[in-house]
Amino acid sequence: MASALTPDRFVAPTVTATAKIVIAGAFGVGKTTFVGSVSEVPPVRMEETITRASTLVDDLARTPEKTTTTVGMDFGRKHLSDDLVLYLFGTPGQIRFRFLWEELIAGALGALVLVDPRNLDASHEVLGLLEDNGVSYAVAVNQFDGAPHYPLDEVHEALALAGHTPLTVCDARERASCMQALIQLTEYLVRLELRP
Ligand SMILES: Nc1nc2c(ncn2[C@@H]2O[C@H](COP(=O)(O)OP(=O)(O)OP(=O)(O)O)[C@@H](O)[C@H]2O)c(=O)[nH]1
Ligand SMILES: [Mg+2]
Repeated sequence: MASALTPDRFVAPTVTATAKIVIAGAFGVGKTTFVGSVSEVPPVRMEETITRASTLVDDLARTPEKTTTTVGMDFGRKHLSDDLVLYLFGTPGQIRFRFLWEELIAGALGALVLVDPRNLDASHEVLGLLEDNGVSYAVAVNQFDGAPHYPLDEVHEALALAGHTPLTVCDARERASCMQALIQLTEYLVRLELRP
């Protein structure tokens, strides 16, 4: 039987809906790692080695093993079901690439904001950008090894999230926990879409 996938058709014929999802967050919170963990195709990464000059402005103290940073975007794809495909766009974390954000969030159904529990304050700028641009979002705490385990209600309060904003914990290196965060976000976005 001939494959239903042709050069101009990259998803199965059962797919009836696609959604663009942005994976956002501050510098080094695990966005590129997350997209790589869930993508069913080899992720596209636009990364550069972190230079000595940029380490003056990049906060690398919490992730000394980090040698690259996103300078464009990450791209991945994930079927959530036979009929729904998510296209995942990871943002750059560094403030100097904020000019790319407008393009990255254009047409997005919503965003998953990753936060580092060791530096919750760094997330306010990204949350503000999404609010200002009317992008609905859920939040996932990327539980780095050795990072404090805060109760989720305290994180909710510290981030000043709206009462309905979903908040969960994940490990950006583990596919299953990333999927759980992605499904929670998608269910939330569907509920918002269906809202009268
Ligand atoms: N222990 C642990 N390390 C992680 C986790 N997620 C990411 N890392 C590591 O943290 C570093 C930062 O991850 P990245 O995925 O590059 O983060 P990013 O948010 O894409 O970074 P920028 O694009 O530079 O903003 C990498 O060295 C990862 O291996 C995690 O859940 N646990
Ligand atoms: Mg990145």
